Amino acid sequence: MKRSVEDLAIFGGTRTFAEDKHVGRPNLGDRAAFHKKIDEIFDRVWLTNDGPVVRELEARIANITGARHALAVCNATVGLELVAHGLELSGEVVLPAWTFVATAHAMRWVGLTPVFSDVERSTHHLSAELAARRITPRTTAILATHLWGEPCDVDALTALAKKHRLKLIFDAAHAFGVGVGQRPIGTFGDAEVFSFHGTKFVNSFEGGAITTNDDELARRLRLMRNFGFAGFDLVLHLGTNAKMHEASAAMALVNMDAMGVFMTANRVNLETYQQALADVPGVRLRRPSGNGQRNFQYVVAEVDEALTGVSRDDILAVLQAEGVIARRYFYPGAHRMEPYVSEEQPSLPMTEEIAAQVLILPTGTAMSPVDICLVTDLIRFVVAHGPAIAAARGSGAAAHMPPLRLPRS
Ligand code: T4K
Repeated sequence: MKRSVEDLAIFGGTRTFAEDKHVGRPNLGDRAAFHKKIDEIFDRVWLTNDGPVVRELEARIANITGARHALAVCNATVGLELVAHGLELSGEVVLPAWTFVATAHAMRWVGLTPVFSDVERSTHHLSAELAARRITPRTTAILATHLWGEPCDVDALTALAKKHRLKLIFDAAHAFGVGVGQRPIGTFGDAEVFSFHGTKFVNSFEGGAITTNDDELARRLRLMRNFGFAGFDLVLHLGTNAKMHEASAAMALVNMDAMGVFMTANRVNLETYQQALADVPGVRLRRPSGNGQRNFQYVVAEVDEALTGVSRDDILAVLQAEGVIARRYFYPGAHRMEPYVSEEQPSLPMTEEIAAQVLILPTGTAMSPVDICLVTDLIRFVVAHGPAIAAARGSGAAAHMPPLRLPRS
């Protein structure tokens, strides 16, 4: 418990947490069940290349999402690249600036031009209205991200893509186990791409999956995932190595068995944060909105410095010194990262406002309600002593935003 500003670890006091509390600490399922699956893999001596565990995982993903086809891949970034190739995209792809940089990098990596759009202030999502403003004669696809385990406006985006005859892809890296009403994420657009990276709701160490209802696309993606091979010595397509291996698939299956436990832990954590921060001025938690299943994977706070009297970055610095490794995902916005920031970019005011305010707090099975109360006590303390802390740190808000090259008028 901090009594004075000098008690804060950032000014030499004792850390609240001896061991760091991370955003993205992996959720882990049953260890014995995983070991058993690994033993079976050893016994079969079949480690990768469309093995039985990968097939079992694909069947499970198809079952959970309701998609006709599910393809396990080595990670979501390569999954997005594969989809871009599979859909034979060219020219420009409209995507949100407020997303993990991999969304844009995957398009750029395969020779496409990511065209950044602003996002809705309230949802953090690419909306159809905003995406429409960025469509040009060179646009061949829209790539929208379901951020923070919440679906974006799939119906409006589907209508927009249809109207302009564009392909529609969803970056569903955060959205495994999420639904729109009764319909799970995994069946929208031409394809959706999940991530099973270690930090994700369900992890396979590294990994991902593509889901689609398009039979021809699925056929091509399967070839492309394995160098284009259709059999011994038979290459039918340009391809790469995007395969998931058996140990990753085993990890994903074991973790999928524990999805209910992970979801409950995340929901309880979010409720604990919400209750504890409800009366802290200027610190607002995003609340999952709409109907359907959520995985509550991220606890997303926004800090309004005009009300807190202390910047988001000062709060972050204090928390990190105390062992709370909160994050600013996806600061400063993909459009402000290389190579994009060195090119002309539009001004994206909503993205930049979110980037200046967002603070992602640790959740998942590694966080207990007691841990969360310690975190929220710290935030409450920092806000209560905002001016003193800001003065002691000699800081101003968002001082480190990289410059943006705007189009010449
Ligand atoms: N689209 C979106 C919207 C995404 O968010 C992502 C990935 C992708 C696409 C691409 O998906 P993949 O190609 O990765 O499948 C992380 C992850 O590396 C990245 O997967 C994720 N999004 C992004 C939001 O976060 P970092 O560099 O900030 O996190 P990292 O890996 O350093 O982990 C964060 C913290 O978690 C660590 O400081 C400590 C803790 N941690 C992490 C790992 C991996 C552990 O305690 N144990 C671990 O094993 O990017």
